[in-house]
Amino acid sequence: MNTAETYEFDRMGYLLIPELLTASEVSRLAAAIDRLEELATRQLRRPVDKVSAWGPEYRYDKDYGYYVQGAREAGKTMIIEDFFNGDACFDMLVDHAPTMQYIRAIVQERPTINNSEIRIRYPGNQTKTHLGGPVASKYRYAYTGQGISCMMVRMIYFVHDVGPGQGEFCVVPATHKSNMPSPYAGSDPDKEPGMIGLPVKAGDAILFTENLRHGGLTNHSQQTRKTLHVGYGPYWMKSQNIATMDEEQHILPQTFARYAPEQRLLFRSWNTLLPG
Ligand SMILES: O=C(O)CCC(=O)C(=O)O
Repeated sequence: MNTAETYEFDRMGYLLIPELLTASEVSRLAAAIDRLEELATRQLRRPVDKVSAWGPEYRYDKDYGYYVQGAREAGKTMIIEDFFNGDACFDMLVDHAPTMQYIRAIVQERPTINNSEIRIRYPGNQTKTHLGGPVASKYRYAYTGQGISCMMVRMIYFVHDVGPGQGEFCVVPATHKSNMPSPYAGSDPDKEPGMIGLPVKAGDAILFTENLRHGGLTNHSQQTRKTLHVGYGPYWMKSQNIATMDEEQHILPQTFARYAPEQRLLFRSWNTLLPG
């Protein structure tokens, strides 16, 4: 993370990183997302397996190890959590060197992955605005004697272009430093003053602190928006996936077995660290 990027992240609470993924990574990840979308669509016809502590109902695919919520229909979102279990193609994102140089620059304690979701946003859909200003300590942004010191942050990877009107990820810049909650009624990102959409190209990524006010503008296009979201934080933070909120990370033994030691460390707090 260079000096200008560090300055911009501190000033704005997010960073748009062009071409973080190669064209070949993009095409492999996009194909894997499509495969899981098909599998998850079938799961969504089954009875509910788990109701999250936060409310949403999930189906669990015991063969592929992911949780899914939502619906595959206009106006809706499908969220597939723990996608790392679902396809070995996603292994490339675990200890992904270009990503980790950003994460290590802004999370001061040893970072681990605490969130993994494929977000599939069908035409007409939006993501409600959330966070910004005073937040729970696990999301907070700080600047200390060591520099930027974040709790939870997220990297969003884009596997196709998302232009204006196509459901851009959106932010109210600098609200990670705001001392007040947003005074604007409702959580419609299209209507919130100060909200800006961030158009991107395939291969780009957006890094942001969860302390920043953010959401997803309405997808007015006929293109379904598909993104990969990976959350990081200090090693002691538990899962921040909605299905397994504040539980241990849900990584299957066979997923773990594929990983190198550096990759395994990204899913383990010290006190549950497995040998090898
Ligand atoms: O991309 C979106 O639509 C919203 C994403 C979001 O809220 C998040 O990653 O926390």
